[in-house]
Amino acid sequence: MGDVAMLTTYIHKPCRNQSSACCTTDLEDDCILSPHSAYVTVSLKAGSQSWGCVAMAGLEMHQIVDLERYPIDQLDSPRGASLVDSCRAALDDNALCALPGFVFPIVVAKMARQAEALLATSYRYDAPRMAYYPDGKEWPSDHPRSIEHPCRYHQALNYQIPNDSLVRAIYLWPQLSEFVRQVLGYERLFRSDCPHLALTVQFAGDGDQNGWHFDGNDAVFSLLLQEPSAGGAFEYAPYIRSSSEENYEAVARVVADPDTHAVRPPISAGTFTLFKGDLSLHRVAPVAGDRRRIIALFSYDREPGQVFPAILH
Ligand SMILES: O=C(O)CCC(=O)C(=O)O
Ligand SMILES: [Fe+2]
Repeated sequence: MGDVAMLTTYIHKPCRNQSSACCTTDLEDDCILSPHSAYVTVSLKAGSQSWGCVAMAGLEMHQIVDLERYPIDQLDSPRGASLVDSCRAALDDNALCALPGFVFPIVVAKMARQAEALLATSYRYDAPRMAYYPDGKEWPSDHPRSIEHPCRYHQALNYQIPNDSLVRAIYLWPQLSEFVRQVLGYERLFRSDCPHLALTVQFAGDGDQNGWHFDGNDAVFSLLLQEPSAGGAFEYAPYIRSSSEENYEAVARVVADPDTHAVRPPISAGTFTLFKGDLSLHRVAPVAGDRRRIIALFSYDREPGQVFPAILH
């Protein structure tokens, strides 16, 4: 890890109510804790900013993630290795690997409630965006590089997401980073250090959408916390471009007629999704109705200390 030392410490703290089956934190209403399971995980990053320190209260990871189905805590076992292999194959074939039921429904509902508490102070984004990063060239106004797509949603930024939230606990879980690293086949992978975009939560209400685009980073990881009342589908065109071919005509066809030319994978609340968004045009279609789409986005990088440019915040 270079000069950044990662230290994970487990501090046992006493249960508030030893006689109860649900003995700690604000999760009492969910009643899924066993007595004495309460602990706090503290991750300290020596030489890094203080927000690298987290208090993860209440649940052990096997109570959050379905480790029977997805044994990412045992990646060296045959079942763990086969999970990595199948995820890698899905990414190679479809540019997307969706793991439904990754987080248990009762926990994902709690994550959604914790996230909703952040909505009031989150940022509103409402500006059309282009699908591509600028390349410094002039393109005709009807060219896919020039067309603007509506983009409207609220977003809670990394520094606004509490250290003791469940969504941060899962993001900071070292085995998740290791799983992602193995699926991507990288020698090294680090969680982003961006105070704004390392971990974010996006909220899309009635009429909100995230317009067609390619991502700047080579992979994105999401956990859907809440499905919207209607609409809000994630739509994409797998590997529509390559490093040598932009395939503008096909991009134009997808934008003009997504029903015919885009794929709409089923992604339910609790699904952890790995997605190659740099080569695959994608969007979140407009949401309709009262219940918001809520999604957490996790960022990683092959270099330690990665921070996104301010223009993206
Ligand atoms: O909300 C999603 O499912 C995808 C978000 C996305 O494409 C992005 O943040 O770049
Ligand atoms: Fe994206």
